[in-house]
Amino acid sequence: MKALEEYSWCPAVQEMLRQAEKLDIETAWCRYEAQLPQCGFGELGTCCRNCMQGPCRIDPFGEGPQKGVCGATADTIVARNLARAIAGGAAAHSGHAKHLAHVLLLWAEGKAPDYTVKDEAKLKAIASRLGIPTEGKDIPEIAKEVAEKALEDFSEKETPVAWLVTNVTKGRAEKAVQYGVVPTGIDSAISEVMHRTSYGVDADPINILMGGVKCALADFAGCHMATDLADVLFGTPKPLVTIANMGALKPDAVNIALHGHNPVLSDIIVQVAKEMEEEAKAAGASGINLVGICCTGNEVLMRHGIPPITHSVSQEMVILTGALDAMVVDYQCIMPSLATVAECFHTKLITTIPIAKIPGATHIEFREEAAREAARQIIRMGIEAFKKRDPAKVRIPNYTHKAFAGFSTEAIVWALSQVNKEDPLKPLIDNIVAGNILGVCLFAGCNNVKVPQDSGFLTIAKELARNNVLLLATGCGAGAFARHGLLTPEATEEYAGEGLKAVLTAVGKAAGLEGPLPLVLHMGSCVDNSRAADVAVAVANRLGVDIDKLPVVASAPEATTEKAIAIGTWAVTAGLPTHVGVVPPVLGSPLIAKVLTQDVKDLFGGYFIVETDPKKAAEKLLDAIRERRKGLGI
Ligand code: BF8
Ligand code: SF4
Repeated sequence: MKALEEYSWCPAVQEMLRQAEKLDIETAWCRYEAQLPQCGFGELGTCCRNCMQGPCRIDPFGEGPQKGVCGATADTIVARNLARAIAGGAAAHSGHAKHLAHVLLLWAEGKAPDYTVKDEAKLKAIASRLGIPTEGKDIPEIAKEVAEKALEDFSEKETPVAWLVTNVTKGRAEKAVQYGVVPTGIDSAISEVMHRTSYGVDADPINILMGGVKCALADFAGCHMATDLADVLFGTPKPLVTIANMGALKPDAVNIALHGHNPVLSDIIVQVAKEMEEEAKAAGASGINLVGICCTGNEVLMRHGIPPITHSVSQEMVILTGALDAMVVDYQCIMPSLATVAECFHTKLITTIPIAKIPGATHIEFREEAAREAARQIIRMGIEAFKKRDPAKVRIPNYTHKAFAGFSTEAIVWALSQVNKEDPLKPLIDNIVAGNILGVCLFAGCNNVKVPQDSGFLTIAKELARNNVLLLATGCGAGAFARHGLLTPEATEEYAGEGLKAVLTAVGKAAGLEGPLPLVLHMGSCVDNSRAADVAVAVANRLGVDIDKLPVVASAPEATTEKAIAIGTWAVTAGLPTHVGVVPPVLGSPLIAKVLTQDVKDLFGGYFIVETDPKKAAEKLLDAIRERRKGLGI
């Protein structure tokens, strides 16, 4: 075994890794080591399996084959694989959005009584943005029209995807038209990528990449729709404080982890758990303790302060504590191995969605029409499992950090409005112009077994903060900051440069906090990257310049999933210099690698920065911010 910090910088995960070794339980890190060396063709992106004449592989040294059986070159194969990854990510994000749209429609038709519209003002704001008149209509009527408009956005039609064009700057919309990458349906953009990359269709690598860009813009629309509809149904997040990391598990309570992505079930479980406390007590527990993993964890953290306890690559570790009674999953980023680890303990792994079953797990089908009933059944299963918990196997790593979250765009604008009521964005803009804030960085994306967990996020964030960069975060990246105490005012005191500290303190005090705002503002789950985009769009519109001129960058230092590739691509298309700390499988085509890191800048202003060394990555991000400032003459 390597030194523990080479696996994870999270002390709770390190403790559980020792436990895994002691109990001889296999983890993602063991399986990664068993995979080494990983296939070089796969790493370079030059393996094609798109037809049964393959698999075809391109020799990177120029000695073996340079073309697949059909004649496809490395450039074509790499571009096709990348576009398909974007389509995979877009399918996941927009599947999540579509699910919420169906729930909203069911509710509006009176068929899903367990839901409600929590944020009527946001529903009306979305309707008016989409051009839906609201005068004289009641909430179910408006909800129905918004849900139908959302569902319309999925299929091919004659008009652009509404959730895209109503949420970007005029300049970005024009660029998309100029390059012919405006999707007219989210599902149809995904399907088009699958078509054009199938056997014998598109062979022009740049044309394929532009198809990928179009699909990434559809992904943006899906992310934005998911954020919007979740806020409508479950409430727009407001700042709150909780604790993070595995120490939030309680030795005497029924511990239930919510894992996956969509609040459609997890939010209901949070509501129902409160009503089932007595049942838990009757089973000898002190109560029900809900905790979150990955992005469904972020959803219930943002709206209810449910403690996020671990993220992504370390999800198996929660079961190893021996104190988890049930893990409820919906979809995305859920390792099938959880079932195997759960077998060694009393923990019930419960799948809930027809398209996401895991061998060895218990499946409780979740129907929106009877959501509370499913939630009750699930919680009851957790209570039953609690009775079988073996105290000898319990080992809860005693690590927690205070964590602030709930920074929706609305919450950030509200906090700024406490400084300037008439023009809330002015304090932010003035401080950027004056140099108190050098720029803004959005941290997003996953943990990855190839990177010591959290190391990329922590190293880059501290360096940027020292240089007065305002930090936003979503997804498992935000989780990393939560577990390490960076979502706190104390971290602002410790790590922020003087200018940034002064601004965060002024806004924090105006907003009624005793001290500064936290060093990193947690904006939510991965679909909630749309919230950060909204901030950038608002600033750009207020300044009258497009996003590709702003000193705003993005970083996914530990990216893993196809969803991260899709988001990274729309961030670049939105005009942001976007860092990735894991080398994506594109190096087999020097042409594609150059387009993504250089040439795309001439088209959209944004570009990828691929850098695996976090210290160098921080430097490159700072350089990108300084270049933007220079461009603005500030
Ligand atoms: O959607 S950051 S590992 S949990 S993909 Fe998955 Fe990556 Fe986490 Fe959230 Ni996002
Ligand atoms: Fe080989 Fe072409 Fe088939 Fe791909 S599509 S597997 S390169 S023959």
